[in-house]
Amino acid sequence: MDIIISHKADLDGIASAALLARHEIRENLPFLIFLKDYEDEENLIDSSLLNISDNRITIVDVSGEQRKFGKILERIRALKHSTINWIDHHPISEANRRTLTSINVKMDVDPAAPAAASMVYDRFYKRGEDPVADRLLNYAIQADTWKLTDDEAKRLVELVAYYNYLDRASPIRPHLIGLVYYLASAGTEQFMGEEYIVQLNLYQKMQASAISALKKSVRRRKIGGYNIIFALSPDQLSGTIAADTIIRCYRADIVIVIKESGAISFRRTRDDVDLASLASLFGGGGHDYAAGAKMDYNSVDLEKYEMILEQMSVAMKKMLTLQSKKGFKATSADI
Ligand SMILES: [Mn+2]
Repeated sequence: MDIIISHKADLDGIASAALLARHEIRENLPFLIFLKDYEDEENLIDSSLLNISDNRITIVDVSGEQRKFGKILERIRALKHSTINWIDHHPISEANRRTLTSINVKMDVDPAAPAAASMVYDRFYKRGEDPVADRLLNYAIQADTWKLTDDEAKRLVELVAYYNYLDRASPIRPHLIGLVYYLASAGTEQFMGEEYIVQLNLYQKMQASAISALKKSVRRRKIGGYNIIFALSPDQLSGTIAADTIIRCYRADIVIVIKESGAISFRRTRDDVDLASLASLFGGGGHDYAAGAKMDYNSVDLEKYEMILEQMSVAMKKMLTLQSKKGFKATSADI
């Protein structure tokens, strides 16, 4: 069976899964989709796959830098007669890359790619042959570089955020999986019909009240020469939407959004700070310009948030001081 494993949290992951699924449909191949996130840990390789043999697995838009890396390796080793092709654009350490390669995982990693969807597109599509694939590619790049120029791309980003909220307690991620199948089989007409627009209007109302709560939680700290804003985000907002709101409304070098669910998003407005290594202090990772991590708490209220932001400020002090002196170079290895 062909297995697609992609990142659930953002449009790049959803579009990458849709592009791979669209290719399978075009080739008349049976396939299965899993949408995962870093909190799934070793279940990145779903335990249900251990009972099936001869899988051709493609992992896409998921970083190979993971807190439970050893457990993921165990899962991969337990697969029966399966191959894994790992297509990704997050930076990965040489050690992890070598370990994965040594257990026959084909590592196709290009941190210079603007989106994982662009890597999938380059490997399975030719420019101009499928206008829907071209649009998915274009929107995924807009989303991952946060330069949303098309209204349809903006609506898709919002829908993915809403569906992440709706699917937050379900490991099957039914809304998101449905969206992937829909995009994989979409015709050239506008992506979102009336039913989707109704859902988006509902979500926008939910967002308005979530944003006023977000703004009330803003706390400023100056650490190692950087102006940092912390905010506590209701789960109705995606980390990206919450951080983007803060960046538009306040002045800050670094924005750290803590979600009520315990997820942390890092964004920046100055490029002399590496957020991936900052996130690595809290067991996370990502890109230098956008990164994430997960707290051990599953629900964060205002009181816990105040405590977490003080702890994080202390934990980040050394690295931020080093980074502001050395620019980009300081990593967790330096401290
Ligand atoms: Mn991506």
